[in-house]
Amino acid sequence: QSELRKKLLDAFTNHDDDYLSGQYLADLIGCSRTAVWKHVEELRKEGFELEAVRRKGYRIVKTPENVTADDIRLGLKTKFIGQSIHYKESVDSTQKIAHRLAYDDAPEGTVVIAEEQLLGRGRMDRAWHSPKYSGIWMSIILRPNLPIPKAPQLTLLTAVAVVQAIEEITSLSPQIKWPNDILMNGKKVTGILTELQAEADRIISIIIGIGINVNQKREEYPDELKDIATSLSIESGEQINRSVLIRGIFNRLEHLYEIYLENGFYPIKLLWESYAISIGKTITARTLNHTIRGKALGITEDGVLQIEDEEGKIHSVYSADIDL
Ligand code: BT5
Repeated sequence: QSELRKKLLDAFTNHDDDYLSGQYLADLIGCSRTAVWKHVEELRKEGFELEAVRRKGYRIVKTPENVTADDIRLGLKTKFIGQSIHYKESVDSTQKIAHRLAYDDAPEGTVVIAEEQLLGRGRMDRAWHSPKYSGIWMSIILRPNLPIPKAPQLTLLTAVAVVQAIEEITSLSPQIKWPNDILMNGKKVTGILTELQAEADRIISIIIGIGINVNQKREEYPDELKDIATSLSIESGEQINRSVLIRGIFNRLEHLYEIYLENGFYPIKLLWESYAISIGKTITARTLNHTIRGKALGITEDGVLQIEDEEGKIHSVYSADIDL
């Protein structure tokens, strides 16, 4: 995405529905009117509909069906999250690409988004089903200056941001299942995967992978997921504009992340608990070596799950799969 293109889209963002003249845009962006016209033509090829009225100028009347970096940019008001977008048609995993970019010093807030993942992954190398055009498969690079044990807090923070963005643009009220699932009516609509690049005991970068089932239909799911997965569209009965949701997530995530860096995890913890599904209930947590059954008491300041078993013993769970 060229700087000129970004400036052009930002001009439309900042003027809502106004017509912007070729000359105005050229002056603002610092290019010729011909260059403006060329960018407008490129946007049209991408699926934008632009109205051009004599003596008034251009106005965007419709955005593309598919997600594009330009479409996400239009209306984006964040400071850093999503300011650099790597948009791909098909990849093995957005996590893999983001890791490489992070290693190559990509700035904080850089995002990799793909229409399809051939080898999308969950935790512990499980597969993440990522069919073309119907979901949001993206990885976001953050660079918080934090000790490694705090990393799981960012998974919880991301879950809150995604839930809030979904609530904002749909009629749905999803819930969070510790640590990384977002559910609708008991079925998984979003999974989050947080991975680290670290040095000694500090985080260098954290790659937050977010997979959201958006417009899949029930019959499109493979058999093994039919009973456990759902999409926003199945739950709401509406087709959802993915670019709008992506922008909503960028906005929420940046906002919460800034609160977090300034005030610590406590305010995020309160929000998280207000969306959590399992707190106060009896659950089973399967870790790598143990199975613990008991009452979920809540999460600690560090984001660690506390479970009280039948004998009243309290277990701290750092990572597990939860059965409700
Ligand atoms: C997760 O793992 O839930 C993390 C998923 C993260 C996916 C994103 S997409 C962008 C980025 N790039 C990647 O390659 N990954 C990230 P976990 O808690 O381990 O759950 C995995 C399990 O969820 C699988 O074993 C399936 O049972 C189930 N599953 C797989 N695909 C699903 C889907 N599309 N919707 C709901 N459940 C799914």
